[in-house]
Formats: sequence, C-alpha cells, structure tokens
Amino acid sequence: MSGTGAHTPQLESLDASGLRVGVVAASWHTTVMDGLLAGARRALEEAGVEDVTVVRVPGSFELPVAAARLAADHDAVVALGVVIRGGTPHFDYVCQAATDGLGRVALDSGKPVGFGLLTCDDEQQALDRAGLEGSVEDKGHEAAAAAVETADALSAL
Ligand code: DLZ
Repeated sequence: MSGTGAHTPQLESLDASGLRVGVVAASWHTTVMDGLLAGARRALEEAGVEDVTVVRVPGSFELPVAAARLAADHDAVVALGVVIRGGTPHFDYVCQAATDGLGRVALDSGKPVGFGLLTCDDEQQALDRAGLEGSVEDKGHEAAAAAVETADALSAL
C-alpha cells in the first residue's frame, strides 16, 4: 500500500478530552517501538486526550488479547507493533493473527482499534515509518489519530 492520498487528521478541532484511550504496544524492535509509541502519545496530546492507559506486551501476537481487555473499559484502543520478515513463514502467521485479532476486537467490542502494526520486509522499512528523525511516515501518530477520530465519529451517531 502507498501513503499517497493519506488522510490528514485535524486533531486540534476535536474535543477528545473526555475520552479514555488504551494503547497496547509490543516490545520487539525497541527503536521502532519507541518511535511508534511517541507518535501515538503526541497524537493523543494534540487531540486533548487526558486519560491514557499504556500496556506493554511481549510481541505483536499478544496485541489482540490486550486490546480486547482495554476495549472493555476504554473508548478507543491503539495497537502498536512491528513485525519484520525473516527466513521462515513465521512472519505471515504473526501478522495474520495480529491483524485478524485486532479487527475482531474492534467489531466485537464496537470500539475503534487504531491499527499501528508495521509489517515490513526489513528494519529500514520499519524505521522509515516509525516517526523518528529521518522517518518519512509516523504510523504511531496515524493509528492514534484514527482511533480518536473514529471514536468521535461514533459518538455523534
Ligand atoms: C517470535 C517473534 C518473531 C520471530 N518476530 C517478531 C517480530 O518481528 N515482532 C513481534 O512483535 N513479535 C515477534 N515475535 C514474537 C511473537 O509476536 C510472540 O510474542 C511470541 O511468539 C510469543 O507468543
């Protein structure tokens, strides 16, 4: 997928100060994860979210179960992780399980789950998307912004 045509969130115009947002972050690939988490925190701050719970899990495979728990008592969830392709099919199984699981959490709970899971061929692709100095994209910020914007849209229905 390409970033062309990406939506630009107008976070400052939202009043998200009353939202409770849960962030679940995997722990593999520390530098990339630090960037994703910082980007998510920045987006939540820009939107005025004051109530943020951050939970760390070992790997991306564990994101859905923690997201499900957070969705039970938060208005929105942000899931952050990075999986880098190796020499075995393991990559495909972890990515598929995490993606399917997070989608299921969103639909089962009715709460938005911001999808900040990077699935990359190599570490450079992940660094390019991590919102770090020199990165071209900021996927942690994007995922948190999407979760908050969607929670806002749902609250108006
Ligand atoms: C096992 C594994 C591997 C090989 N690679 C990654 C990765 O690139 N990113 C990630 O978030 N997690 C990885 N894991 C760990 C699995 O997600 C999971 O934590 C373990 O299989 C234990 O359930």
